[in-house]
Amino acid sequence: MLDMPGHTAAENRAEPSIWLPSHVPVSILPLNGKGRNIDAAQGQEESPYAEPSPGSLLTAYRKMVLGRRFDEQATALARQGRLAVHPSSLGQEACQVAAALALRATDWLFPTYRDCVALVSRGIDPVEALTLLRGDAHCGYDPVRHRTAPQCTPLATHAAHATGLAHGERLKGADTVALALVGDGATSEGDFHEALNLAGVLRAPVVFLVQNNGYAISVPFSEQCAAPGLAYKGVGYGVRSEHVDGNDAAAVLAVLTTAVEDARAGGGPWLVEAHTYRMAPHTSADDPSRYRTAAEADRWRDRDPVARLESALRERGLLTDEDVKAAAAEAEAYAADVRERLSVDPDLDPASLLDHVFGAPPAHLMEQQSSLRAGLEDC
Ligand SMILES: Cc1ncc(C[n+]2csc(CCOP(=O)(O)OP(=O)(O)O)c2C)c(N)n1
Ligand SMILES: [Mg+2]
Repeated sequence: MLDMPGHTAAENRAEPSIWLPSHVPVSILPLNGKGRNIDAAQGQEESPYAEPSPGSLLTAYRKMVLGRRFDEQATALARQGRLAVHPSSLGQEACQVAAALALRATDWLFPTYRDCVALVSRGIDPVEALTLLRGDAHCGYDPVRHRTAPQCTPLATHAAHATGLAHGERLKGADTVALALVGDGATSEGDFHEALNLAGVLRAPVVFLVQNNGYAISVPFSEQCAAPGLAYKGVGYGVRSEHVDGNDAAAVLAVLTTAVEDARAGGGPWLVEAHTYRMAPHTSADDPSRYRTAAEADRWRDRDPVARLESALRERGLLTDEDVKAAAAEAEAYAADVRERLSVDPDLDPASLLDHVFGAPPAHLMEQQSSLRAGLEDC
């Protein structure tokens, strides 16, 4: 555990400053070979977060390259009508890969619709990860096997589920941690605040990672929140809070690993805000030029998280041209496999729509299912 003042809500009140985030976002990697991230470096004291090992940074790099290519392929498949829609992860790979890497296989991830790169980084089959967007009503992967909840579309409802699961696992004597991925817009939802409050009171082993990508569809962050930053919202609930440069894979991994292990050790919940940028439209059905400037997007392109990790690894002599080519080739083969498998029409049973909704389905739904089946036989 880090230097925590206590594990009960009353003890938390003794020294509120311990819950405050660092003065500036935690940052480790230089900005694309252009020197240290100046915004973040100013005033930064010695970091309490251990820098990830070269091995874990190389793993993160390969997963980010793979995740980016997969995401790009999913966008193309949406344009071709193979997926109903695709909310791209472009620009958020550092956050999503670090979230997957910070967890043990026995921990639980609670993702949103935005987080397909986190899903594949956790080892979920890419076609199963895209099932929901393909139009099937059900989660394509087995949430229990992968310890990964279905992707949540209603904003922030899964934050409460993560808190409940984390608390329940601890009551069972397990050392499981739950990590919920949340958007900046979702932090305005009541569920987010209820989840944080409950997590603080229960001292539940849960980590909330807010990917502040600057927008909730077309609503900019400046119109979403008047607080100095989203990480400050944890303090009011007795939740340890931190913020990090979300395009710096090393920093996100360092902070999340600390948060997850601290929560596991009994340190209570964490709220981590990652400052990042949604480089793509909200979904494949959005036109961001209607609400943000090209100059803004260009500025963030200079902070591209994949290019940034690549140049840092090259600078340290950890990555060669051959390694870069091999990672790209692996990603290309992965995308080709996704393309091929998604070009086959799925064999869906429309009557299965009501399966897995209730443990004991009510009579009127069973009737509807029977009449649907009868109707399908007549077709
Ligand atoms: C409870 C609820 N209200 C509204 C919506 C519609 N909606 C879908 S995405 C979105 C924006 C969410 O923004 P943010 O939380 O920042 O996540 P991002 O899409 O940027 O990853 C909204 C309002 C929803 N899905 N759920
Ligand atoms: Mg957002």
